[in-house]
Amino acid sequence: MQTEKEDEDDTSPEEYVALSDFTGSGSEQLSFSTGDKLLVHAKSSAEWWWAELEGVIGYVPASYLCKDAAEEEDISLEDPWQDEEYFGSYGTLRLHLEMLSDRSRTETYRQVILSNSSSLRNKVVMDLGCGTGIISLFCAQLAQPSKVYAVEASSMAEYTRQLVKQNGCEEVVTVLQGRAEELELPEQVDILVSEWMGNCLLFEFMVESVLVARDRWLRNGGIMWPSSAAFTLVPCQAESYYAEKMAFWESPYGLDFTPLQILAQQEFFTKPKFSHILEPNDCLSAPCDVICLDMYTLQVTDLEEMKGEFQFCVERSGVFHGFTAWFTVHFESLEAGGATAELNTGPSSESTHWKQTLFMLDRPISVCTGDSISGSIVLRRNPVWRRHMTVTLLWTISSCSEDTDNCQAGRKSFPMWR
Ligand code: J7C
Repeated sequence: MQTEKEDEDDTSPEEYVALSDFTGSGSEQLSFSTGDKLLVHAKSSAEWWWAELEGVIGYVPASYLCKDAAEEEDISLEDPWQDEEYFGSYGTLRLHLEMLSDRSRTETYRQVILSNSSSLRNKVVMDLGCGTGIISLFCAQLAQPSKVYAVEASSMAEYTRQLVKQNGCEEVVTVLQGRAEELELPEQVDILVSEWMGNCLLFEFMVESVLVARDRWLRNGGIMWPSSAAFTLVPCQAESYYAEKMAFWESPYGLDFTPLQILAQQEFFTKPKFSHILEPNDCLSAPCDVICLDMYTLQVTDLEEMKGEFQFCVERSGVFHGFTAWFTVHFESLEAGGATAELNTGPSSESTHWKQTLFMLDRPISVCTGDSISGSIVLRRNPVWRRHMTVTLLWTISSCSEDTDNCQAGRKSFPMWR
């Protein structure tokens, strides 16, 4: 049967230009530099294309390429923040229901406000990205701030205004609809509170909006909530996910379907798995905070590339399938002698809607107690699509056994999503 696909295969390769440097991982991926001209032979998936550079052929991440000068113009015209889609999704209830139903998240903010209520008295607060206004309402009900500016860019703001009124808080809480970057306020604020964290902490890059608002509207000596954040990593087993997506092809119904495993790897292990639930027992070592953000000193430019290093000591023999990541944010106390509060989204804390994020290796590796897994991680913001990033992991496993040659290394980049 003649299919459209076959027609497509007949078309000649198209020329694309690299928007940014890329270092391929493994022998299947192609490395290139900004400005390189690549010939794209096949658009194998939305994320990975099969391309050629100077006679060498391999997979390249589609998001790093654009057509030629003429089409580049088109891209720059398109919104790299994808705000229409982004704020559109926050204009409906689905995400707000998910966030509000997350008790661990919402209760942490409530507790922070409650335990700092005396210090919040007569203070001016900004709640950036207030959504349905829950944090602003907690402030107004549990403390006595002089003013709360509740800033929300999505159309939810119209309802938030009603909710503020419905709950008798309109004297204190003012809802301002718009992007925080374009905000005009009559005064500076004492406290900037926001729930800005995305998957792997940074995805969505709403943190940029928080930093811009901090520099413009937080008074000298003002307070940031969260005050700091940590990105945590652990090497782990993921036996059931591996079995479900990869080992499955070994003998379905007694047949050998292993030629499909190369596709399975591309399809299921190229991008990180969001909403993974890591069983504490699947951690192969103690977790390690690899990146720490100080919300007072962090700069927008720092977000382009965040690097971290790790050295894990394997505490139990098992199969190393990948790395799992999560984050924790801390809220400093304003009360004398008050304790720092935290929201920990890791496997040993109460579950949250972020769950954890799993980064699968291409091939599982057996490890033994006493082995060490060391390496680095880079979160690289997409140069074009500003809410996206690529996570690159580099690792070396050193075995504790006598055999000195027993040292394996690997490297893998995961687009999230572009
Ligand atoms: N200005 C105002 N509201 C924003 C901005 C911004 N720059 N960025 C995100 N929001 C809102 C968004 O509409 C949603 O209600 C909430 O903040 C996002 C929360 N997302 C998260 N990952 N915590």
